[in-house]
Amino acid sequence: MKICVLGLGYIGLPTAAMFATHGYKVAGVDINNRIVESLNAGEVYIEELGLGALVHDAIENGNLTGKNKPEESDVFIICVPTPLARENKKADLSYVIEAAESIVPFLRKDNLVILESTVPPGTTLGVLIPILEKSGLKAGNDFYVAHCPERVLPGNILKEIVENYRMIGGIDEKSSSQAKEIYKSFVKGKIIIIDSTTAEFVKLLENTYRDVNIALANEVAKISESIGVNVWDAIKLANEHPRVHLHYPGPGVGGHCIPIDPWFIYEKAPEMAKLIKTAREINNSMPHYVVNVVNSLMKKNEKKKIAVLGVTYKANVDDTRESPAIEIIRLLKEKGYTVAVHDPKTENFVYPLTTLDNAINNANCLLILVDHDDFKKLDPASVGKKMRSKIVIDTRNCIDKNMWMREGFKCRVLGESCSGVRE
Ligand code: SAJ
Repeated sequence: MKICVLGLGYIGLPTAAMFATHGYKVAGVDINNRIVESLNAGEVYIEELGLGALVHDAIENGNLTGKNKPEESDVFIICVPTPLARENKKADLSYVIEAAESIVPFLRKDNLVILESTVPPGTTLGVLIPILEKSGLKAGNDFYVAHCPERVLPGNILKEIVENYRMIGGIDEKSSSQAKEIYKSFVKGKIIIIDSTTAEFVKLLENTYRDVNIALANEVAKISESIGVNVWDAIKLANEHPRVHLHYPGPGVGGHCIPIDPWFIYEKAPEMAKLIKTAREINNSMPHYVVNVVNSLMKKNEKKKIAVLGVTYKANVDDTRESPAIEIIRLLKEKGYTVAVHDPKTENFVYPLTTLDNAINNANCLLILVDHDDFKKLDPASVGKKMRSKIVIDTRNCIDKNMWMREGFKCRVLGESCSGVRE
């Protein structure tokens, strides 16, 4: 059986490699020739535990080949991005539409088309199927369609792609059972069959739950600072309650899912999605909040150098998409600070990156935006020697504050009352 995977990104590439190492012939299709060429050379451009070895196996066994356009297959799986259109905060479905259109000339009777990309509820029925039916074939009669959203955690993709429960949102029974059959080849988690619109909605709901919960954590972080409570201790304690699962505050919410998916629900019901919108606004306010903290610790009227540590959207990944660091650095520069940026995990960022030494040399303030393991191991004594003034702002509660204070640092942890700062 032959599968054509469209889009070789964070989800498409692991998915293609999984199928190719579980008995399927896979054509991995991408419009970017560099990605196709590097795949055919057995190289992987995404940093993800185990992915290099898996892709290597798939190429070696001859079951995975990179292509720059689709070809006749039994199954087509669409794994392309669905970004947020900045102007109207609606899903930009142009890649899904392009991918679907590129399948049309190759669509044959009894084929199965699966949409894995995250989309607003109703997209499979209202957008995907009308395009595919331009082939002259009828969905449900001549070919089969399902929405099977990916739900893996970047950094842990290869484990979660196998172990997580999987929703199969077929447009009818036959579509669902066919989709289930192929995912069964490697998915060990439960496979649950549901209609396509519910599957689309549930995927969004999961990420919206996290966004709203993080907004609550960010709001209580601000409140904690004003009432003299340590938010990290407060959340830890509250989570001792068996039915409380608070999330944690931070400099903002990044990644390609959580800051975007809630808007896909919002666009379908803006007048009802009030909490969802407010949560987005609270999380989006965090970069401004962090920059205000920086301002409050810097003496006025002096040109200051801020060493920003960490620009990926979360710890120990190389992905900088939607990272709050982008907005924080923009605001710092706007305020006239000299900003030096270091991140050991990534080489791709909108602002220039430098070495740790260059970043901290003569810096007036260390601003930690990501809790990479590397930063937890920083030695405050040697960092302090290179800085102009010993000030550290930790937006992730990831450093050992007492150790840094012993080295003479003024430490400011996001969500801690002012009593946490040694003047
Ligand atoms: N964050 C906080 N506080 C927290 C947790 C996270 O500020 O308590 C921030 C992170 O720093 C990061 C952002 O939220 O900037 C998102 O990180 P994340 O680890 O919560 O989520 P992602 O985007 O890496 O992956 C999510 C996952 N969704 C859920 O856990 C419900 C993953 O399972 C999904 O597959 C993925 O989105 C996706 O593709 O939708």
